[in-house]
Amino acid sequence: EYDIVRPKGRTVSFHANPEMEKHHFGQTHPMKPWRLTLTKSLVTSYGMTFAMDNYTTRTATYEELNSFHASDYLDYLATAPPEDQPRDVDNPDKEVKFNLGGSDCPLFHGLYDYCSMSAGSSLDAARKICNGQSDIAIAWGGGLHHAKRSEASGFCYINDIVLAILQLLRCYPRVLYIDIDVHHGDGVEEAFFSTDRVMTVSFHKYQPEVFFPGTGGLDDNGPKSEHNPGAHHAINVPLNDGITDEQYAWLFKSIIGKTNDSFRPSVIALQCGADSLAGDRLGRFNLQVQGHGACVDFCKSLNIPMVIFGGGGYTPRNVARAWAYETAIAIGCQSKIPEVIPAHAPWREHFIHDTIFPTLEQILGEPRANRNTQKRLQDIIMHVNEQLRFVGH
Ligand code: ZLV
Ligand code: CA
Ligand code: ZN
Repeated sequence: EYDIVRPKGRTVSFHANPEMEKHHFGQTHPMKPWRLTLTKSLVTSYGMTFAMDNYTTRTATYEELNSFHASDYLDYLATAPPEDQPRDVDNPDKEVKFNLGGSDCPLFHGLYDYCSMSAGSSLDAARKICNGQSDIAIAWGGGLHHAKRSEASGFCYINDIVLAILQLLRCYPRVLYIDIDVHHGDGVEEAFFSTDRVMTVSFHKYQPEVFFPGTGGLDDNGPKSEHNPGAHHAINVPLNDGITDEQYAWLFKSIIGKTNDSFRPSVIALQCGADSLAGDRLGRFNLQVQGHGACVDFCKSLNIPMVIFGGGGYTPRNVARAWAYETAIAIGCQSKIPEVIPAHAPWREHFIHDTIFPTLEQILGEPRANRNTQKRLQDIIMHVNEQLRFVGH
């Protein structure tokens, strides 16, 4: 209906498991898996499914999860009984194992299935890139960057990104991981701290107040121990409240452009956490759908195979706007999709709260005071350039 035709050359695939969206972290928890339903329905309403290969993904196997996560952790994750109330409210003294069952990482019904579905989507996406069937593979159900080998953290239990990158490393020499979630991508950074085959770059809110997870300072570039090939292969871009589209896109293009020149990745893994958008329930930035999407567009312009993951994003209607727009960018039809959300879109009523005339590209949220000076951004770029002098092939 919108005349979106499959562009020549680049094959885009979309990987999702509709069962994942039915899981609930609990009423007051900010993570809402149904934002994936909202995203998929916008993508479908715009007719984008006709321009992609669409896959209903499987659950990852225990062995696949075990390629990064410890067995005792997985066994507990698979068998721990669900709790209906967050533990620290009901019985504060009960033991917390592997950080499971606190209020950030509750033990909800179907948790293990939910985790295996998220990982399954990301692994399927990575495999399509490996076997050359896709040039860009999208897994909005993935992007859970805080999970550690033996520990849940920040709404993340299984690190689907690490699993997907391990898969990519089987077929490609070098992977560039980029993380535009408002939080630091600590789990992915840590997992690849000691290899020079993966370079990680995270943009995130950092200090002066505490902001989860508290890591990712400008000087944290990987352990500088002797003989660590991974030294200098972690780049952190610590930002302050209120950064704008213009500043962010400028910084992103400068840093990723130079990182690409030095590291020459064979494949990109891009985490597109939508909590960096203005108006996010947990975020602090002033990004609009256009500024967030400009990062995806820039990565695409590098003409390297790419896996795109979801991540954070706590104002569901804005998450769906951004991820639908970025799906359009991947396909290359962003200029053809009408700004007005299609009348026949199911869930359309969700987009009416903001303005009378709901549009996809509109101003999101109340703007915050911008605490990022141009001088500070320039210093960040200088520091990154110094790190990149140690990176090269
Ligand atoms: O978007 O949480 O600050 C990827 C991602 O990057 C904390 N957690 C932890 C450390 C001690 N605390 C507080 C515990 C809070 C538990 C419940 C919330 C409930 C309601 C509203 C907000 C939060 C919340 N939790 C805000 N920030 C946190 C962070 C975790 C952030 C994870 C981001 C995940 C998916
Ligand atoms: Ca980030
Ligand atoms: Zn986040």
